[in-house]
Amino acid sequence: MRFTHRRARDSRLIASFALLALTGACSSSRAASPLPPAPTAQLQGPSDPNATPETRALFFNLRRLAREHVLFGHQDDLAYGYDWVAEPGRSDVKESSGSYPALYGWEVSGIEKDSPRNIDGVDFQRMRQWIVEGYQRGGVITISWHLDNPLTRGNAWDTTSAVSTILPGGAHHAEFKTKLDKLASYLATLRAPGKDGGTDAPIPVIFRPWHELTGGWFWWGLPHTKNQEFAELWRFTALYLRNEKGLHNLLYAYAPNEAGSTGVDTYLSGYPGDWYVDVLGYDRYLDPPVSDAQIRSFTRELSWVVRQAESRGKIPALTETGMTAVRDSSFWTQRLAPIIEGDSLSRRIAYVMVWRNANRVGRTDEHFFAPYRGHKSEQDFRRLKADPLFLFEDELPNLYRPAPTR
Ligand code: BMA
Repeated sequence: MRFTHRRARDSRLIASFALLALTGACSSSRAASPLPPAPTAQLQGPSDPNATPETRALFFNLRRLAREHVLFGHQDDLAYGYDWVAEPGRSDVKESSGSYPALYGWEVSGIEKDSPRNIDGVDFQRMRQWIVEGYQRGGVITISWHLDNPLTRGNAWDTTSAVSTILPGGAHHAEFKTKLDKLASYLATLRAPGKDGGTDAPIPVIFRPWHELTGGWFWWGLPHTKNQEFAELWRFTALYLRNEKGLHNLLYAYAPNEAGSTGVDTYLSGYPGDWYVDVLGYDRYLDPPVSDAQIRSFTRELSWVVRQAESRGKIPALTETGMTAVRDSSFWTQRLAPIIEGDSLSRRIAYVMVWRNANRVGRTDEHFFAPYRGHKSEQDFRRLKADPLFLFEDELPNLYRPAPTR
């Protein structure tokens, strides 16, 4: 997210010309690039032609469900909350709404250096158990990766330009592959029988690497990387995980942040092409005072993303949002819902995910984005849950059962 990079900093090809031609995403300009042409034959399913049955089912189910409903998601929901850490069964979303969220976000920064815990102190073994737990209740899993700067070894917010050094031919390419190997090993351990039992199978994951690329706060961001290099990095990542590591349980979420005069005018600048993306996401936060004009502009941006996604056969989503410390007691029904329900397109996103509820112990600031029991927006959050548009885990259909493909 946009503003925390300052805090974090303070405290501490496969890309062949043939592929470029295929995807059309080959602008090297740092300025807003024109829309890359969609492939001539639109992909009818997930970007991985060998996606597992559950992953294919999730893709089609989410794409279809998006026309009627929006899944509510929360980062690190089961690992900790505003005033607790790693207590079995707990969830701030459940304790304030009555249900677990429908979608769980997790973060794997640290897995590439064999760290036992991620960047936010979440133990990777426990994370696996929580991922299994959420999946077995029918929830959706999404994973982000705030990878350290591969050139300087600073953190993800060290904006020293580095992408060209990890592409094929770059000085740090081999090292980057080792990091992908470690990530892949962890992802490969995410397995479980589904909600209705059955055999042990890979858990589908919506992988959201290299997010907020249109912002300036991560080293992979477009201000520090040529558009074409970013697209190559994306394609390399996807093809390596898919073809070299044999991971077929991943859907890929491309998630630029609000940027430029329209909020989305640079959205496609780093786009790797329709053959490498399943979810067209968008990251945008709100801070008080939120004006009606902001709500309207946010709705317009979401509509734009939905239009892009639908025309490309992808799943649209609001991949990160929220208001720091939910300072507005009617944030859910007077801010978030009006944005999403603002017009007939914006409401067709498949999911919305709010960021983590950082534990307050040891922090001087407030860094939480969902309510917790007793928070002043709790009643309003229950009203959001009662809105038939929004689905929490207790209202989910089985998203992993083979579905009509349209
Ligand atoms: C940011 C903040 C940081 C955190 C990072 C990775 O947005 O929440 O505190 O370390 O995400 O999860």
